Amino acid sequence: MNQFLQLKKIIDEHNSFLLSTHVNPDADALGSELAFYLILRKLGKKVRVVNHSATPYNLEFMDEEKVIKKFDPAIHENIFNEAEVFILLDLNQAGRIIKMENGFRSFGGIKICIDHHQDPEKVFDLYVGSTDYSATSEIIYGFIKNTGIVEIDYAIALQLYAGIMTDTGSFRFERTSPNIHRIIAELLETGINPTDIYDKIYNQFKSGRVKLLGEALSTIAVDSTGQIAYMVITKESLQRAGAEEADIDGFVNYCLTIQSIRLGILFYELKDGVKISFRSKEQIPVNKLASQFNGGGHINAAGSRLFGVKVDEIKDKIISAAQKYL
Ligand SMILES: [Mn+2]
Repeated sequence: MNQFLQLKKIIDEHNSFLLSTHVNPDADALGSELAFYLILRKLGKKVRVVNHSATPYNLEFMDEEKVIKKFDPAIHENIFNEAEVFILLDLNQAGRIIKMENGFRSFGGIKICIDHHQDPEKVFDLYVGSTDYSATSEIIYGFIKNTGIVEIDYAIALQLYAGIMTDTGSFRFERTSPNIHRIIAELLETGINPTDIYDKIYNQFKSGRVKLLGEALSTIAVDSTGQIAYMVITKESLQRAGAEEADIDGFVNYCLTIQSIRLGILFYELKDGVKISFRSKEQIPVNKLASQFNGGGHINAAGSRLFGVKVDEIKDKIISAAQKYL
């Protein structure tokens, strides 16, 4: 039985579901999660959607009904006992749900992963997806079409469109295939408005984000090979700009807009460590680079979090590790 039919069988045979996605969710995380919620609700199932992180403010429009709850151990202690099936979307390492990880590991029901990242952890009863998909939302589309489980209506199409549009870099990254455009054409037939969705996601930021971008751009430096550009965001610059962590999403891509640069790195100072984002062009596998530093991701987009260190202590080490991949 293929993955999609196995997933459908589990849905057919169970009644209560818990959905979650990764820390600092993006539009694909939320879109795949909410599309799956809508599918299950159409089937009359009991569904809860609980995430470690709050929904970023520019993506709140995706959760119009306020279905998603931010995990609070005091309020949500029973969610793990009440569900028969626990589904993680757009991640494949249980550590990516942070405070919910323990609840997941000790979960007694069926554990499912729906995802498109590399190297899934071997803790799932069912894994659905592969790195061939541009987005987890594309997997959900494939699941719906393969099984005919529900019709794709306006509400589901909006979620899937937001997920695919953002994870393909607005239809320009490598896996933007003819098939992706056929899927998008079908989603647009439901009446969703691409201008409006793009505007809500990318053109409604608070001014603090744009100020912070200015500061981040002014820190950009190029390494000795001339092929790596990096930027640094400190706690102070975040405060000065009046921005928050979610605001830095996408900044690292500016490194790749410079002539001859093939690898971009963003160092972001955390309270107790450093978050590092990697982006690359061509076949430079930044997921392998990230995995040397406790992280992971995709071939052209990956990240790590290192705790108990400062940017200045690790910057040179990370850059020389990166140079080996050029
Ligand atoms: Mn994704």
